[in-house]
Amino acid sequence: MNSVEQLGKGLVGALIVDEAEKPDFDEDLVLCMKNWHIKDDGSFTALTTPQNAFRMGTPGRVMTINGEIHPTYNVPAGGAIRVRFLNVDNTVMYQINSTDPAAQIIAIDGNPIAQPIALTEHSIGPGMRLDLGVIAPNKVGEMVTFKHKGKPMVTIKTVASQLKDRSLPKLPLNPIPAPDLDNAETIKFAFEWNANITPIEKDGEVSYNFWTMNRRSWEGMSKGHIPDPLATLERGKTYIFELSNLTQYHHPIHIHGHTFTVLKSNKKDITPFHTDTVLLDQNETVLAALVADNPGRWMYHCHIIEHLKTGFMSFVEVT
Ligand SMILES: [Cu+2]
Repeated sequence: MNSVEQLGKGLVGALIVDEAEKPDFDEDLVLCMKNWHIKDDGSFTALTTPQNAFRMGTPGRVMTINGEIHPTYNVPAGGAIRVRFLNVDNTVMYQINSTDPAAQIIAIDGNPIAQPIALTEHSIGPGMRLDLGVIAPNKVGEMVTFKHKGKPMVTIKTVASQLKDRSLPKLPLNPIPAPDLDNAETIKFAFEWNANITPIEKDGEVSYNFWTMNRRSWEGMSKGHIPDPLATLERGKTYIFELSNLTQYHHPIHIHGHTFTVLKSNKKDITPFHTDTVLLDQNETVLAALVADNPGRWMYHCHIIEHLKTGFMSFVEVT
């Protein structure tokens, strides 16, 4: 297994769980965002270097949507369009905005939100998702473009249809257990760095552990070397994870098998929302609650693939 190379060269995609009753959209676009590590002649550039792995990761040169550079998709004029963005990149954080001032955020990381929010700009790190609802313009040939940092990523263009006066269908909310905040236990997690990039071993074998979670990296990450869980959680109990990013870089912190309710940040106002991945800004501390309702061992890691490979990988155990 070599996640950096396998994911980096394209072993990524979307898996969609449909609603029990399909919401009435006129078009449903699935858009996988990925930068490719290729030169102009199509040959690969380095997928990772130690210097980048201990910073923001090694970005690819060519930004694509579903493998194409700035594609255009036809949508019915006047239709209610669901646009699902998935960040399947190893490294890049995309900052999504739209030329349609009325584009609405309708779900974050697979979790519909009760009150859609107008999209101004929304950042998604590797592994994260964003669903937008858009009412396409009524006129044929009109376009709406979605951009990353001012660069066009993908355009939708209207084609003739009979649709008019459409409104965005409401998405059913996910059945997420409500955290019991009054009886919650707080656990602190410090995300830090530990940077020696000089190879020092004489045999040339270097294991880079640039990143630590509560002062620990998972050295020699393998099933033959399983450390103690980073935290042991009691089934059914609510926990508040105090996630502190003490580094100068952002990190999308992902937990398997559970859903966070994001409560608070020391850097911005938060309207509580549900997610499986908390994007921590540099020097940001976020409080995120979860109900430990899923027994077993669950991966808990940064979703920047070079970071998880160089220290930001761990697991929690629900007993
Ligand atoms: Cu990271």
